[in-house]
Amino acid sequence: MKIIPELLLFVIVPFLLNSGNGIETSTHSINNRTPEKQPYRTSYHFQPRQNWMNDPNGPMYYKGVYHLFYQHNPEAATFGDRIVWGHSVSYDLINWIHLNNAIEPSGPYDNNSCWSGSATIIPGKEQPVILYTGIDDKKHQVQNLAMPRNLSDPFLREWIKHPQNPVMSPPSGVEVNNFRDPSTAWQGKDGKWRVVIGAQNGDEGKTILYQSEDFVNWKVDPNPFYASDNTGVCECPDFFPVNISGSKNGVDTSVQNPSVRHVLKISYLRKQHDYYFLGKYVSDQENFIPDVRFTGTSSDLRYDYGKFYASKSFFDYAKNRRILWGWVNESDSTQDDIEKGWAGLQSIPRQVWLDKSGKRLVQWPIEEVEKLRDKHISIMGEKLVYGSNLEVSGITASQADVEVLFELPELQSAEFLDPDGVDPQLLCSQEDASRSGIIGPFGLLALASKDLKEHTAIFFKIYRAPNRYVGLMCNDQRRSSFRHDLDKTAYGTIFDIDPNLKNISLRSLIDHSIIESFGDEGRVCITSRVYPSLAIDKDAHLYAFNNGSQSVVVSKLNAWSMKQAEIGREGNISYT
Ligand code: DQQ
Repeated sequence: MKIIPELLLFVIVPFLLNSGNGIETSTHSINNRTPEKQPYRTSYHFQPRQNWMNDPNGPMYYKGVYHLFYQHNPEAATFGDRIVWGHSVSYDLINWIHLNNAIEPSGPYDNNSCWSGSATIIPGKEQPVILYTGIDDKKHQVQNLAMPRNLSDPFLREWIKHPQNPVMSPPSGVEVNNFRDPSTAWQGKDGKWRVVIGAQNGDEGKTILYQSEDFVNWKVDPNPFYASDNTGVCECPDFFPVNISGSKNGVDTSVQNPSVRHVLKISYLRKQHDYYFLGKYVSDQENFIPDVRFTGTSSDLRYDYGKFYASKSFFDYAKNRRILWGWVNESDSTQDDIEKGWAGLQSIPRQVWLDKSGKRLVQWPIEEVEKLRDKHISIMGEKLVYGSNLEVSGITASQADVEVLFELPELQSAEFLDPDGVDPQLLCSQEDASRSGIIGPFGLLALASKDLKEHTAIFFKIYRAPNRYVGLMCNDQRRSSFRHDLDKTAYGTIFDIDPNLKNISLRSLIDHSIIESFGDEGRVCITSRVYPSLAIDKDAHLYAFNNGSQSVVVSKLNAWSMKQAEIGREGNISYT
């Protein structure tokens, strides 16, 4: 394995640069109410005790401990001009210990904020390093390197910054305020490291590639790794291999061989969505050729068709899997966030792999979340005729995990839809869950009031399309609350289904103000933030329903109340 002398020097010499003395300053909070009793506070999703959080940063597994860093404003529940890297650690990705901030502004190369970035573990020496974007004294975006001060601290609490920072400055053809978010690095067969960075030039969005032998001196590749016209800036690029075999196992970021394909994920700021491209990494030309280029239409593949942005994945050596985190923002107002004293959640970490069709990724909540499953109820073989609302009672419906398998009628009877050019969100609002159809709408009514006046409908409809069958999956928030000041989009997506499909599955993780739903065994995901007026805590109900003229059968439904995860400060674990 290649030794990197600069890095060794960097570890040995204790640079006394300011690196993360930031204690979460509760006294500076503009809201002094304890969040524990708030109706929209989550119980098993990751969030800091208070104030603002956005992107997940530098997730990694290192010597028995999972690390999650995140974009954080420790001073307020709103985004700010002094963003730091919050830091929490975990043994199971579910229960978390909050530590002091890991990276804070401290020099001319990051005085105006420490924005997103990624961790890489240098193999052999088992050396974790972080590349992050600094907003420098001139408010230009530059890339900086940080490393743990003390590798024998199991929590890697303190991070020091490299004296050569910034290690990358905006190259020509890149706007100085649109050059950010270094990916996890991968090592080519020549031993050199590569990273991609999000950028913009005019209307063109691009991911640009840098190479380095030592992680300190980086050289830009003059040709973009992948560029797209009329998109604006590419944020938080993520680039990783997936097994083509359909195996759920993950692959280390540096793996390149015929058994893998590659995924490039880009967060397009203008769209506020995470798009992924499956394709070929042409390593000798240092570029990425997607199977299908970005179209800007609803046919582009997304991780999640609801709220899920600036995501990042990492390879978990402990369990040989790739794990994906995404930021799930609030959809209430800034004033609501100030009053709550907090804003922003992370999704439940998702295991991600390539579907056996090779055409899309599959995502599934990591198995560890099942440790929180508590009281269980089960329904088997219940027929849902047209107009059925079957209550799933006996669990805490505001804090639940529900898995349901719907047995479908013969698909030939389905309505006809030519999905070409159809906007699935519009279709979801037209095809309201309460409107009759043929095969569907059927699904779940979550965070529902007893009288069903308030509910979030997560549902499917099946259609006959030219030469194939398609499913529509929706998460309709329009009746999710009596409050008016909320984003109540009806989220949706259309996806191909197997013409011989007999069953379709739906899993929803419900946690007070978030519903993460995984349809068709995780091939389609929709996450939403909802703020019920009535369906709060014990007043929340859960139903399975069908408003299609063709009956569907709940062949298997399992639902669990979920325990609270332990998330709190070191030595003082209190619940979130
Ligand atoms: N959030 C960070 C940026 C990134 C954006 C700033 C994406 O680095 O581009 O908090 O949400």
